[in-house]
Amino acid sequence: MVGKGAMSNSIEELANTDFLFVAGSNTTEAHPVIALRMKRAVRNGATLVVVDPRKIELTRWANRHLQIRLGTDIPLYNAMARVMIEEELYDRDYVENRTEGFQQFARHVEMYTPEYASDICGISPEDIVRTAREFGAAAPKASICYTVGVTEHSCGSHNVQALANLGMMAGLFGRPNAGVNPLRGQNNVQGASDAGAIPTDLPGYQKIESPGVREKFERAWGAKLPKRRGITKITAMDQMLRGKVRAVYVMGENTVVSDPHANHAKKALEAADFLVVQDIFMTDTARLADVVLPAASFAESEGTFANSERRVQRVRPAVPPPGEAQPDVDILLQLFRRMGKPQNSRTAEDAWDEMRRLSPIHAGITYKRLDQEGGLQWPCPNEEHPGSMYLHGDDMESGMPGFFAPVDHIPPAEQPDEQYPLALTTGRRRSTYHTGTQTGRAAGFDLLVPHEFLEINPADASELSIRNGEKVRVTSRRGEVEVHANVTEKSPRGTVFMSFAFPDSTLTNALTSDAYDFITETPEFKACAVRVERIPNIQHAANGKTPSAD
Ligand SMILES: Nc1nc2c(c(=O)[nH]1)N[C@H]1C(S)=C(S)[C@@H](COP(=O)(O)OP(=O)(O)OC[C@H]3O[C@@H](n4cnc5c(=O)[nH]c(N)nc54)[C@H](O)[C@@H]3O)O[C@H]1N2
Ligand SMILES: Nc1nc2c(c(=O)[nH]1)N[C@H]1C(S)=C(S)[C@@H](COP(=O)(O)OP(=O)(O)OC[C@H]3O[C@@H](n4cnc5c(=O)[nH]c(N)nc54)[C@H](O)[C@@H]3O)O[C@H]1N2
Ligand SMILES: [Mo]
Repeated sequence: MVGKGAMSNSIEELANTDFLFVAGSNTTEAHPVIALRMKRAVRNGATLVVVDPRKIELTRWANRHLQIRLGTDIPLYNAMARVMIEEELYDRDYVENRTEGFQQFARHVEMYTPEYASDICGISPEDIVRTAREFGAAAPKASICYTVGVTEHSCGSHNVQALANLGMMAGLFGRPNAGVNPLRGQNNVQGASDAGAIPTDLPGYQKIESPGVREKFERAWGAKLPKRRGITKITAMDQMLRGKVRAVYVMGENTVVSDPHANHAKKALEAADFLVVQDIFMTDTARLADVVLPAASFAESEGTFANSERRVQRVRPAVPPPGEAQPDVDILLQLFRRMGKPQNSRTAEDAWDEMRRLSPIHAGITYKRLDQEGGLQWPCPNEEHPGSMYLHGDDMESGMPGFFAPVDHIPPAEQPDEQYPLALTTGRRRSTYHTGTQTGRAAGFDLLVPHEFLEINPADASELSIRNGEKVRVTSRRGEVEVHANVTEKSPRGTVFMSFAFPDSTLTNALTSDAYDFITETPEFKACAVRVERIPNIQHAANGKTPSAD
């Protein structure tokens, strides 16, 4: 809608905003440093509104917790937009000068009265109106932050569009201490997509299908490039099963544990003729591989990471890699050589300089400057440019007016029913990291969270005669797992929660669904239907040291 998928603003700016709207982000657990800026904003007098079906820790700092039903964000945001239009709380000048499609959008949200939205999302009409008024009054000194509680739904793109609609009406793009801010996940996930590790783009978000782009890279690389965009991982997995994708190279991902519907993911990788896995540990995915390439970790490698706020920073080896492990870039350069395409680059810095030559947003970011200045935010088009705190200054990054996207509520693909009466949502806890390959090796983490646990509301637990700490069976249409129950008010009625860090005892993704967002093909990790049962005839609570979620 505005031409860039990155935080529009910066982490530091969050502390100086007047209104923080945090949706689908368990920030204190998954982005603790960013959460510190949010807490500072609250101390400075900002209003904090948290949209989350679960009573996450951040709600303690919030002025209001909008505890929506799972997967019902769009009606809430559309209704807020409606209130802001009706009460003229939007930025008329901004909408006229910088956006397109507002009239159509305004007509679209007309049916989303607070009462209608309330019926779907469960938030009272009064709270919807109150939140819209506070947001409208604070704007443009207001900031929207969201994470994967919003995106990992089959309507994920539409969820984001609904939030961006609010951001555009309120004039939040291109203003300081404002913006619409996706908090990125892994340390270098932003850097990976900046470098072109996405199916549609070459480095620096240059579209492979745009005129001139492919030719530029073909000249620089002395190679023919495909004319069309690539496929996403969802499609790739599917094509492996059909025998159309036959060679697979997995780098830094424990796919058989982190992909949805684990059984399907495993079958797909097994169906490939040739599987290479490059990882720092012997993971469940690496065990399936024909070739395992042992990589060095971040603390053993030279290079750069780009963090959530588009800031490129240096990493440096603190210790040498163990055994045969080598930095990822060295492995790749050797592969090029052995496959008959030796590269001019010899070092991580050479590779980065090539990126600077080919990607205009990175052109001004040199290693020398990174060493002197500590970190630079793209776009940074030349060596005199200070880097960009926020995007969309005078114009949207797309070079076009921002466009409003009228979107409607679409419920999660799989709804609870008689057979599978509860909704399972999955995500993170502070003391574990994803599939546990890294945090599962440290005794300290083991003390904090020794095993997986299922968070379940006391009313649901009592209906199922489940006591805190006892082992239960969780079954979905695709699989079943056993797990300790954690009876807690953190989970709302009807919704249970698990992380996915203990695959040896509880493979959470054996349960999750095949549904995905049609635009981005992001899996619906955040909602599937399950049944929870006591496990009869076993000794309960013998080692029931189920920790509390706090
Ligand atoms: N400690 C730790 N930190 C991490 C990670 C980790 O594994 N461990 N992983 C990193 C990565 S890659 C990522 S992507 C981020 C993810 O960071 P987050 O997105 O903050 O983490 P999640 O726990 O996946 O989900 C966020 C929240 O979304 C809520 N949610 C679920 N469904 C809905 C819904 O329909 N609407 C709304 N509004 N909210 C919903 C959940 O209740 C949950 O509180 O964390 C990063 N940080
Ligand atoms: N049920 C459920 N499933 C989910 C999610 C969810 O919320 N619920 N979230 C999804 C999301 S947002 C994400 S990002 C994924 C994460 O899924 P994964 O990325 O598969 O999870 P990790 O355990 O972080 O795996 C990363 C791997 O990279 C390796 N590694 C670490 N550093 C390096 C390095 O420098 N070089 C190389 N070559 N390897 C390295 C680690 O050892 C590890 O095996 O999970 C997704 N799956
Ligand atoms: Mo992520």
